[in-house]
Amino acid sequence: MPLLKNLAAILILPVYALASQSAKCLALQHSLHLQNTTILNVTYVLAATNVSTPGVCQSAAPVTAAPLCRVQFVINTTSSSAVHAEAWLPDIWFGRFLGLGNGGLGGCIDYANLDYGTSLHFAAVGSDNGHDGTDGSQFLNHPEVINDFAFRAVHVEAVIGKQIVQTYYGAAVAKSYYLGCSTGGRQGTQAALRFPEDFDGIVAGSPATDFNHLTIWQGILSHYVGAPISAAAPSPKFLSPDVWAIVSAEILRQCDALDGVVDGIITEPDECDFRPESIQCIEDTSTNCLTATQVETVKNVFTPLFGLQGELIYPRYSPGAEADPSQSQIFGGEFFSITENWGRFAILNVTEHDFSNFGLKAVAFWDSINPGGIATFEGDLSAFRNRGGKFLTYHGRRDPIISSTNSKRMYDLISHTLSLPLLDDFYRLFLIPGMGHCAGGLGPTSFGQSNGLNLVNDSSHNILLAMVDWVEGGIAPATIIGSDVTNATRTHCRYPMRSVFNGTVFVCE
Ligand SMILES: [Ca+2]
Repeated sequence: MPLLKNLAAILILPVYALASQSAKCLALQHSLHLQNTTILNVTYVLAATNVSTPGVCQSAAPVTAAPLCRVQFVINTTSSSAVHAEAWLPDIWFGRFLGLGNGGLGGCIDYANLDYGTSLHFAAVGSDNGHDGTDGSQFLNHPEVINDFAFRAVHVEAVIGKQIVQTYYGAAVAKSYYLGCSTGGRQGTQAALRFPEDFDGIVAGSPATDFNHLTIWQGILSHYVGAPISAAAPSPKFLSPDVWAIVSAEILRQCDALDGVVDGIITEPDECDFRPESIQCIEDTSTNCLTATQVETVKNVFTPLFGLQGELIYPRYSPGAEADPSQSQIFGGEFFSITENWGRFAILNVTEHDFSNFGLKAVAFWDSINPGGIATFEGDLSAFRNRGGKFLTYHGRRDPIISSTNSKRMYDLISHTLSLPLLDDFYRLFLIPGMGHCAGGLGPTSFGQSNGLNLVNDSSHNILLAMVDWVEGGIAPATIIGSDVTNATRTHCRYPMRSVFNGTVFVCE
């Protein structure tokens, strides 16, 4: 029995007439007196609709969980930085707070998950991460804007957001949660490291942890294929989508069956010892094969990145992930945009920079700057663990942007730091075979990790509801069951357990 339903009976608000609820909502415009915070706008959304949104990221957002009270506010984090945020406060509230993260270098309030959170009766708060937009241009000459992005926006969203929730409902938040993926996964990890009191339960997906090394690796990957490529400046290193398709077919030929099922999914890409020499053109053949230079490109892509002293900088790209359409962000022929933006505006703090010679020399310098403490690669989660915090993370094994192997590396770092062989009592990592970056890919990869991916509304199939059960009921999720739109399911396993085919289905061992 999902705990959510049990709690509904005891935490549901008294039924007010909509008119009085509306008046109570609108009164927040003048009744909230919060430190460094200005209330910009308060509206009571009576019925499902689209609302207009500020900023450059989007112009409208759906509200399906009406009636709710929408509070738009700005928190001045320093004299030169500010976080714009929204609190969505549903009439039917179960006493829970939900903080949300962001993506990439944005800059964009997560309206989709404000809607998702309120549909599950959380009071949900999302912010713009300290700047408006989808790139890093506003970091230039603004170290405090970087601090908002690196660690502060989610913290102030939690601190101020909870006060707004308490004022509106006249009751303190019972339990507080966090949901985010990619940059949002890194933000959730940062919250557990730096502000362990902010959230009781953190769901941090496909996290961009070890951020400086991640972005260096992504930039070097794009160099491996010869970026920047143009018609006027082609590179023999480059692989067109047709050539990548040849590579992907050969990777599947060599590795798909390792897990016992030929289904296009490589359950454990770290065990795929892919040899591209098998598809190198020989003698007079020139179709359906790779040049020797392209074979070198592919070998580089699927080799871990080691530094100038031979130390591991970042794990390798996962075989199979190259088949995801989003791989073009790194392999499309442009220098990877996030590396370019982060390097230019946050690390070097310059308006222009030539990245054509970008390489391993960046590692020591980027590590030394580490703007805002962005790295998020520390293992001491003891304060979060000791206060009873729970952490769920997941990573698609076919992620074309962030290597899922890095999430194993993060687990192992925490394990070694805390001298705990298993982190099961507070930290669980679910590896999702076939899943791309945060969602999608191949197979049953929907488990409530974001809006639109809640295909089965219970805690065995929904990672956010699983977290509620863990925090409020002490029931930790042993597995997460993924679904797809055909009602197929697959049981996803927590590291270091493995997903093993038993002849009928995949089980965790
Ligand atoms: Ca397979």
